[in-house]
Amino acid sequence: MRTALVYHEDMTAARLLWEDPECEIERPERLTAALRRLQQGGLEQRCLQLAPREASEAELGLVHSPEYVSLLRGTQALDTQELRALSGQYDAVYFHPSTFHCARLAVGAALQLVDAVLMGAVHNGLALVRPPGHHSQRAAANGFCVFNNVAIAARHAQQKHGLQRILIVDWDVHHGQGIQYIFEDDPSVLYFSWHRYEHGRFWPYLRESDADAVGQGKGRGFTVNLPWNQVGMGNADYLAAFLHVLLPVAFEFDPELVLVSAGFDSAIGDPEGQMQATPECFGHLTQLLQVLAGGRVCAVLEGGYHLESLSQSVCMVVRALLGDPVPPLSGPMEPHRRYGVGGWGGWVFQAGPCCSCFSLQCPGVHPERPGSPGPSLDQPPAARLHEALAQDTAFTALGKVLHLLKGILDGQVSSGVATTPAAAAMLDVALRCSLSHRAQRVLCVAVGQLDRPPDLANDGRTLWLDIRGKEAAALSPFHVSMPLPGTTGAFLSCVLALVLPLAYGFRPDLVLMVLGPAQGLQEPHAALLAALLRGPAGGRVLVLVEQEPTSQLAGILARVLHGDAPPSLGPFSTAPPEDTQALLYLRGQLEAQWKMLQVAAPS
Ligand code: X5A
Ligand code: ZN
Repeated sequence: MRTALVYHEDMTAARLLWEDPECEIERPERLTAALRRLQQGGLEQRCLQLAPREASEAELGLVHSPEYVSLLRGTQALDTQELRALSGQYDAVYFHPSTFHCARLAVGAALQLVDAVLMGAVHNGLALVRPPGHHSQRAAANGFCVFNNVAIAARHAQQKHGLQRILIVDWDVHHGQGIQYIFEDDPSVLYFSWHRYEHGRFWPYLRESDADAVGQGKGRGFTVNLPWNQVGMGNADYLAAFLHVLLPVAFEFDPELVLVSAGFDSAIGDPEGQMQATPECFGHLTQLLQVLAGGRVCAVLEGGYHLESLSQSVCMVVRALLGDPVPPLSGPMEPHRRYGVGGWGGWVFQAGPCCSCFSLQCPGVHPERPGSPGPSLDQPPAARLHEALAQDTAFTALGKVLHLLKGILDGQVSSGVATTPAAAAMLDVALRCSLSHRAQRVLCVAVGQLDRPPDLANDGRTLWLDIRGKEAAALSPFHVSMPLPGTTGAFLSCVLALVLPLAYGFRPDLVLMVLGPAQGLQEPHAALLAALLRGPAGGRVLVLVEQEPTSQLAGILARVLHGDAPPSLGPFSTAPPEDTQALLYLRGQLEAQWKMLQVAAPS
């Protein structure tokens, strides 16, 4: 099985025994609601279910002081008044006689999960735990957190499995200052956190939660804080933060393991966060992280206090971990701070299909309208197609492509790969058939000797991205070309800063990715692109490859579309200045129309 789910009913035992409006939201139903929803969705059964052990005191000692661990051991024998008095010594904490047991199970769950992933029993997984961990410190409980589950798991992965680089992504709406303190001078753990901050006026009210806290000493540059100074951040903001901030840093860091401090108080409906991100967003974030570290992603529950939002978000994370497609993001794809700025630039949308049939016989070529000037090309699409059809193999390929396309558009399969001769002609047919069948909008990502069909309607229903164009050019907001990036760094910038922002902003119903002849992409790059293009259209991707007979590319792409992690990109190499210039130029040309391209500042 691919995904582990670690849970133990005992972790529902701890609960608040007195009145405390601040702490009452952290209750046992958080776990039972999330688990019930996983069961109802048939997701729990698809996971390898692991029952956690209690972490040993030596394991707690990887992060916490012996005195603090002893103090916690002692809480098991305290009465309610004593527990209340001790709780009062910490900020936003309550203890229960079962707290020590629960908290050791929570750490143990994170450790079991990391062991299962690093020993290869599963690819990834989720630990559903209470109490949460990311606020807890070497000798202090804080913010409902007792032991720092994720920090201990990171130290364990280093010590027991010899890992050198671990990425911790903290998408909880609070700053995990506990994790930051533990790793602030350690370059082997890269800590990323976004959090509600409001210029320091939101709990835990710390100066060091701001963006200028970047780590210390050798760890300088290995803490990344993204404070939100307003509430109401939504899908576009979270996605933009991943594409423009986290992922560029994370790819360069090249982690061997990704730990997620998976709090869902950053989701819509949560009383703590007051944010707007919908549950699917967490599926997309999970999908994005799975292209790192060979897909070794371990998510550990932190906060999340709106039971319905929490449960739905947990389901989306598990769906993404299982490799299922994630529903497309809803809401406007405009990062928050830009609301009210600019507009759509007067681009005219025209409706209307270009051909009205869809069947395996459909040639996909629009019959010329009387009176309209015919295509003025040496080789119009129909001619190219007929030339391709002159070969038997091409005819078979056309049937194959159309069959796959129909399967995708009818929802029988989510994605497909076809090897084909004459990829340009096939793309032409596939594009026209999808637009006339079920797809409102189709994203074409073309690599290698594939010109945009010149007679294609410029009606905003097709977004054409040519990432092996002759030059960087935005011929229209829906026709963008970019020279093939020369290095891994340049390729990543192109995908993260251009292709995906456009792709998500366009909200396609289908993605056509086409690798034409002499496309020149390295296999890991092509695989990464395919993996990331699963996001924008809810997994509906058709890849057409015109490949050498000996190439393994189609097989790799098929696995990636299935949800497997793409192969490693190899050593990172910085983008050459001309590639960076090209991207900046395109951003300048396009950001008025495509808000997902906007970033705060080039620096
Ligand atoms: C894990 C977590 C929040 C504590 C809030 C205290 N803690 N006001 O979400
Ligand atoms: Zn939180």
